[in-house]
Amino acid sequence: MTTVAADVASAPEIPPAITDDDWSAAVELVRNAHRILLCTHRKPDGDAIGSLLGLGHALESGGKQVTLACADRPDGSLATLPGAARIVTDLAPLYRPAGAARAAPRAGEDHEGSEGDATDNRSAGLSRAPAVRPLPWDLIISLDASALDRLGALYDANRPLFERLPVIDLDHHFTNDRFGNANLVDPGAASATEVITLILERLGITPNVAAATCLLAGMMTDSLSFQTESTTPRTLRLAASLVEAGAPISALAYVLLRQRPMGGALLWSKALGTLQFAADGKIAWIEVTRAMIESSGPAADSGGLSGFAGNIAGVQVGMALEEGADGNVYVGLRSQSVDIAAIAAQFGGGGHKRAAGCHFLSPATIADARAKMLAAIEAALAAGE
Ligand SMILES: [Mn+2]
Repeated sequence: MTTVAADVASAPEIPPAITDDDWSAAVELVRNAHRILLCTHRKPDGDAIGSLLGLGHALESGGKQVTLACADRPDGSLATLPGAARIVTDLAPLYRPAGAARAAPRAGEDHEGSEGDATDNRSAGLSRAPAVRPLPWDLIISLDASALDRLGALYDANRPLFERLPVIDLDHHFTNDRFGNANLVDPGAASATEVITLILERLGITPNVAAATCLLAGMMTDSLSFQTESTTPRTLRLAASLVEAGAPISALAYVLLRQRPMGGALLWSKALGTLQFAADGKIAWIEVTRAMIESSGPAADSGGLSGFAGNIAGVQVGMALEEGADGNVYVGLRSQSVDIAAIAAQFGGGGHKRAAGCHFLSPATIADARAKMLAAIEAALAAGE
């Protein structure tokens, strides 16, 4: 069984932090900006939404106008964070004159005071030259995204925007491309919201309750309630400052981490019945069929099952195999000791040392995927002995 001492011995070194030059450049860019476009990665998780909303609330309290953008809307409990309804998924109507009226945002959905709105209506009738209209932003801040393409359609459909405006790249992924004019990239941070809390200190902005709530939500979800190796004394000190600022830590823990929808609980009740072991109990896996998902009702999310398998005592690799709605078979892997990113990479997937995944294209079956995965995992276990 894994011991605490073993975990301490394998604690990773903290990588280099953000340079003074990058801090100054970022603080300068934010101070001089009036209208800031905040973007986060597609398929947003708690850190993505916590970053987007938390920084948005804080910058507004500091007198800035903000637009909050993400290619996909948050769902489930993340949609209940303050300000989530303001997130826009399409930037074009906010700045492109041609055809702008077609997809104009609903009233109150975007930021107020956009002087572009009045111009919009006029330009539709007067066919003005497209390029003369000034952009409604003077700065972009990208949040929790290791590369611009992680922003999904937000970047793909608006590439010239990202070339015309200065960009701050604020992130905590090892693999970050450092694509910004200023790069606030700290792989030693447990979440992007941790980096945001640091820049707010430098800007002299104390988070209001809404900002503190969203920022703490990002910290708690990305660090699994301060349990990951990336959680440091600094993480805890910054989290404490957010609790002091009014973030409801207990309510957040319940809503974001413990509460689950009924459909998810029903799905788990079926999927856990498939739990099996191989390699003398070093591998555990769970299988999720379409029938299980469809008979469990809405919000039947299988997230967490590979972690459940991986957390069983004696298990070195936990796996969940799921039939996707698209006919592909999706595989999630978790391990405390085996390089599962390398195993996933053998099948075109990827991920991190502790969490990785891959998929097998339709018409693959769970049985095919299971056989291939078990062979690869057993080979990795044998090589490590
Ligand atoms: Mn993150």
